[in-house]
Amino acid sequence: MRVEFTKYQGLGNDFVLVDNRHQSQPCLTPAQAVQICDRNFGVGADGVIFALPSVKNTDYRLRIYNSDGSEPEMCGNGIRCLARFLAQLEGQPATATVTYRIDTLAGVITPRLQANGQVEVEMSPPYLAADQIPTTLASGQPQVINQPLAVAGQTWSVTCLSMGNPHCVIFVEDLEAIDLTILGPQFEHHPQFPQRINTEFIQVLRPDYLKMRVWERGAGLTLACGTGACAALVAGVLTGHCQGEATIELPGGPLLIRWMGQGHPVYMTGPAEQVFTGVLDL
Ligand code: ZDP
Repeated sequence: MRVEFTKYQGLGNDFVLVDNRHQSQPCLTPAQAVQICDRNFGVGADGVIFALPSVKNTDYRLRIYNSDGSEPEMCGNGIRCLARFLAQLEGQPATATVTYRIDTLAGVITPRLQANGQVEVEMSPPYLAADQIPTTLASGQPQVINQPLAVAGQTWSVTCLSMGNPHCVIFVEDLEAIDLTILGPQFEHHPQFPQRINTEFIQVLRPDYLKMRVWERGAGLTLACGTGACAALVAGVLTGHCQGEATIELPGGPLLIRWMGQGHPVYMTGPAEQVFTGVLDL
């Protein structure tokens, strides 16, 4: 089988995108995605994203496999890349300001291409109830804000929420002192996160400027995580570290995040760039 693809990256979070508009199911299996994402034996990517035909009142549908073959509900950096990919497939001019309504396993998400190359995404409102995240870490509270969690012999104060996919946010004094490769997998597979978890460590430099490092569920260390940056700002507001808007500096660069509070969507603005096109022989 011959599969054309385009590689994109958003702040160094990189994806193989496949034009899957002719059929409603992804044309690749999770096992094929694992192989394609491999940085030595494949193309190399944090995930594979499929541009699928629309359903209901949307323009297109997104599905994504992580580099371990698992399927997350949503992908913040990936949906910016998908919006650019769709505009290119449609033959839109590079500076076109197009809006797409994209169906995902986390509901309808709305990316807007901006003339300066950035993409603003209207995400869903965050889900804050423990059983929606999901986590068993609630101890009688409806939400999981500054709850203690023991990992690797330390007790961490964690704030959990879902952006469609699950996130655990931890505010720390010294981000560089965090050993993500040791801690990340222990958070990801902690029994109190039945669907596993994406983990973000945050250092607050100012209420409107946070630094973040992330260990992603199903992908491990990545240079950026869009849903994770949204989760960081929401957790910052819930814990009183932030107001409604902040720049989140990731290893791959900055994202601008805005949230007006409970029930409101989260807005994320950042780049998405094509890297190269290629053809797979599978
Ligand atoms: O939830 C998960 O399993 C994530 N690994 C999905 C990918 C998230 C992503 N990095 C983002 O930017 O939101 C693509």
